[in-house]
Amino acid sequence: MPELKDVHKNRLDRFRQRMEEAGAEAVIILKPENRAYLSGFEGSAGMLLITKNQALLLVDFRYLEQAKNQAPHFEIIQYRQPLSETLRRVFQELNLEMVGFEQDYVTWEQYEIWTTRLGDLVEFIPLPDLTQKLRMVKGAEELKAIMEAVAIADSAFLDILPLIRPGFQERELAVELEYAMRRRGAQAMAFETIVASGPRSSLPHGAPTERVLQAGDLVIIDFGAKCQGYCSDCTRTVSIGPPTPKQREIYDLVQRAQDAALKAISPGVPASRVDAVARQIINEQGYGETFGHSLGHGVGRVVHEEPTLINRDQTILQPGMVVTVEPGVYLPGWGGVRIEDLVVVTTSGCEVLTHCIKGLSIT
Ligand SMILES: [Mn+2]
Repeated sequence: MPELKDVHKNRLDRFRQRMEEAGAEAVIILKPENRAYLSGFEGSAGMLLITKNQALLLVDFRYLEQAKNQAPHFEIIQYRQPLSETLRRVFQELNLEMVGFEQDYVTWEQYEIWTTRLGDLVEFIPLPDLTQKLRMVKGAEELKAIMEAVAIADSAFLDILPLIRPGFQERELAVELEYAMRRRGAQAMAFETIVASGPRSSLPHGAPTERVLQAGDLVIIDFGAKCQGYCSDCTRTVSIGPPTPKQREIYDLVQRAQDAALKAISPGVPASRVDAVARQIINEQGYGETFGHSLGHGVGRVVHEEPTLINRDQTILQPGMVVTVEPGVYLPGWGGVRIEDLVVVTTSGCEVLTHCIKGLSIT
């Protein structure tokens, strides 16, 4: 495995190439996931300023020592409020005339402050997120972190399996699952755990409530751990007690759609194609309208990133991309089923990373 320092140098090189293609001479990076990806700095506040030849990390007093340790190939600059005074000095020293920024992250207010205080010196140029495209293909060190997060979540689910029975609340289940993930080493949750039972399981993103599980329920549990900055994502649907024929029918349909999508994932295939494969199977059984979300999404430093497995995403899959495959069927008043696994695209297909126990009748 390459040294972390080289990893970040390489990322910076590739970013500069993108920056040049976009016609920018300097770019400010503020999105925490992009900041960490390019520099290695994991703090919660700070700004990167990247030019053709310079890489600066501006932080306040709280993060000075951490920045020096985590981003050795960046020049660390400590700022005091207002940041604009430090920026003025830096822009002047570097002789900058135009500075790009992440247009989907910087607020209108922030932009107004910059242009009011520094508009006489530089022009601020809105740019699409250049870093996110680089982040789609994961390196060995990133895959390792994702697999660690997956392993933590997988075993945490096994820990709480005995609690998925009549008498337990959705909220209690979610709390126990989150505690199990933390106890097993998760630095945080990848997102807020979803537990939706009985008729509530038709809510694709049902936040856990005080509803008590009952025999005959379907329960959707969607959960993920975060480890070394990287997320996992997994959904299981289980029945409390023996499933009804209809529960079995819908579950098997969703599982067939997922199996077909997993087989369709291969380098060179557009993301949209994988969604179409799963959707066709659900459409054929007349449930097309009840599968109202995309088939899957990229996962990395954030739980929803590019590419998206959806009809409008023409991204060509490449080895190293990590995506979820999560078809679902939701019938208001009755309940729902979603089955989600996390996969990495390989040179010949894909490898399923989640090994979490699976099946409608596992409780
Ligand atoms: Mn997901």
